Amino acid sequence: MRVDVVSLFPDFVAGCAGFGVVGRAVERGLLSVNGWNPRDYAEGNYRRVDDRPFGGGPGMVMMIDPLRAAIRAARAADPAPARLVYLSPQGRPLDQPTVRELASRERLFLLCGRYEGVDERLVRAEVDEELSIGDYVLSGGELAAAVVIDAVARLQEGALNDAESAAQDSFDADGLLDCPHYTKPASHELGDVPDVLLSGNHAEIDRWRRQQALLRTWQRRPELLEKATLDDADRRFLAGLQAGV
Ligand code: 4GX
Repeated sequence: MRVDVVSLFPDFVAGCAGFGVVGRAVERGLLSVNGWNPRDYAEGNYRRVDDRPFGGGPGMVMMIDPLRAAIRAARAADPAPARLVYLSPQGRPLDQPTVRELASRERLFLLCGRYEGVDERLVRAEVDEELSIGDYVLSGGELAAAVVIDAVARLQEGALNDAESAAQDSFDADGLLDCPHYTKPASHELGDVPDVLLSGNHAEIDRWRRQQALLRTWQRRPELLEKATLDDADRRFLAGLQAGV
């Protein structure tokens, strides 16, 4: 997958893609991350990319022309069409089904804003969709872009090793929170590992992990259960929790 990022700090975004699973995906040729800096397309000695908002008020707004030139250069770098995704708190909330859809695209094209945002005319003319990574305010879209790239990179075919498999992640597979995990030592002053995990009975272990995932989701994020993929045994277990048994 080819990823293009329009940002005043393209090195920051590329740096996030330089290690771990994403870095390995880049090394394996599964992903490329290309930065496009509007400042490189700005005119004049000062290479201005922002100006004061019409109507007054605090902060600065990113200007149309440097952004549009950077967007056009990025579009022209590859013949495949790319939908431009703007990261902002006003966007549709990012979730794992959306990540899967983004991961299936040939190209991912991200626009990062700084300051108060970008001129609305640029948004209307160039942006195809607006995404938010959560209900909080960042100082720029770069970290949000890095989040999207990370989540999308690990779903590229061959990015994960067997042990990291996305299919083993209950959130990715079924929309449930993960079960707890333990490693050596089995006995420690902070507590013992649950017996079932030491039993060698894999059917029992699977059942325990599934119930822990259901329990945690029910306790911490009950709204996720509405969209989760559940079978009859899951529903019976949840009914038991509801009834307090
Ligand atoms: N999920 N930010 C964008 C600039 C901005 C300001 C106003 C549009 C309107 C964010 C988030 C996020 C901070 C990125 C403000 N853009 N992005 N930036 N939450 O907080 O994606």
